[in-house]
Amino acid sequence: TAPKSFAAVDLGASGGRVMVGRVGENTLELAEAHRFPNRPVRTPEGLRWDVLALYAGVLDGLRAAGRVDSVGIDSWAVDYGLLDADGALLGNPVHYRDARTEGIAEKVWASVPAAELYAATGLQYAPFNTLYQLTAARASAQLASARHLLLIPDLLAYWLTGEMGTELTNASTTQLIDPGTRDWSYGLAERLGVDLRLFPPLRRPGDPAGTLLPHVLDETGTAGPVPVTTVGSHDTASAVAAVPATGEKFAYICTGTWSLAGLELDAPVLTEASRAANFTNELGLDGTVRYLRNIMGLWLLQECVREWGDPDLGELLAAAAEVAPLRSVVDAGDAAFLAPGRMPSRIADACRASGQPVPESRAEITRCVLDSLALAHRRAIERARSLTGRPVDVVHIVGGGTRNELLCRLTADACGLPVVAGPAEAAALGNVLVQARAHGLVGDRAEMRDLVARTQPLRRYEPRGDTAAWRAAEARLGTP
Ligand code: LRH
Repeated sequence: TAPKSFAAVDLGASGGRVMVGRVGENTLELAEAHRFPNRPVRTPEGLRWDVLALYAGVLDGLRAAGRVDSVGIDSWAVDYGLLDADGALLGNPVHYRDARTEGIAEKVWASVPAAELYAATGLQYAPFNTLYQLTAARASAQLASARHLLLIPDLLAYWLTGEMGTELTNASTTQLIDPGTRDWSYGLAERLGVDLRLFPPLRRPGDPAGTLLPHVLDETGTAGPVPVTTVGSHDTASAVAAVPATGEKFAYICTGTWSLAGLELDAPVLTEASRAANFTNELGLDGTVRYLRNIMGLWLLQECVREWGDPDLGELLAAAAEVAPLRSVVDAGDAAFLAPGRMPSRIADACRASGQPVPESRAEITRCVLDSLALAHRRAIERARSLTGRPVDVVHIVGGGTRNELLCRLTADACGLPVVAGPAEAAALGNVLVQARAHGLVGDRAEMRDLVARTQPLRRYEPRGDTAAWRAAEARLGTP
């Protein structure tokens, strides 16, 4: 079969892109059609996504992409837009870092205890899970007038096609899905007063999701029909699909604004120990489970750099590489780092509170962040191993963080395992590959991964030294 072209819309917390992937039997090429910023906006009500600007960026990207055989959309998880009975968007979607969910989980746990919630949904505790967002919005006028709830990628797909659906991998981050049945957790929703009728029917990666509307074809200067194909619309699901693993014994870390570190499993782990360690069971491709931990990720550094007025990142990282290792570390899994603002002083506070030297210079703070991320990567993979009994002999790092050599090197050292870094555009590649599979160009998951491994530039980092210093640093944090 002749190669085909697929447009991947991939939206992250700090920017969006439209990539064009060309896929054939031995071909997987990715080119950037358009990149645009994602700037959250603070209104008097709180922190909001400028979703119309994102949609405009998607249209610009599709115009730049030209003729493609299909379009797929992925984005960050948990957030949504509400639509009225006419299908009109009711206000700007709320940003998951908005403060409205403070103290909400405790209210939910008063009706369904946290342990029961975990057993039913397998989802980590994070204040921003859609369930808590909906609970926070319970009394709002907006929710009262809403007829439909569309997760962000589903909202964009609706605007492109006029068709509504709820993609399953992303739906699994709502905390309203049963990871065993891979369907809604009807009983739970009823007990918690969530109206599941707001969600359009579930659809799965590979399912058709309509075709571009005539005015979209007009605006993007393309000739129809152009189908939209459902992909793993949760960006992390798409990224995991493109992990270039060639064996079974691998762990992955999807890096970017977040670090999502864990394993791919066939079935969820719903034990109390797993809940205590705050591992999540999100759904991946083909019924797999993404068993992972959310780590604050490069957000910590992005927020410092923003505070410092955007100094040159390359110079900053070079200086950080010269700083003495593991002087002080923070718990990069701590939700205390979730909100934006004042990041350098929050990091300093955390070091002071745990009796460690306080990093002063920008280089020291940067080193503290990278050491802390590598340590959190180590802890997540160690815990995932022990909670599942699964062996791991290689760690794959994918996503934007693969461009940060120091982070990759430190992660290899901390884990005491080889790291294979790349591809950087894993989410877009996973998005493209699922479309390609739906169009008959690639086979199963293993074949998709094999194609990535054969065609994409990867870099290997061997661990240096033993892990004693990392274990000692781990002990300083004390938390599980
Ligand atoms: C990464 C991500 C992550 C979620 C968070 C809200 O972009 O999708 O998997 O936990 O955003």
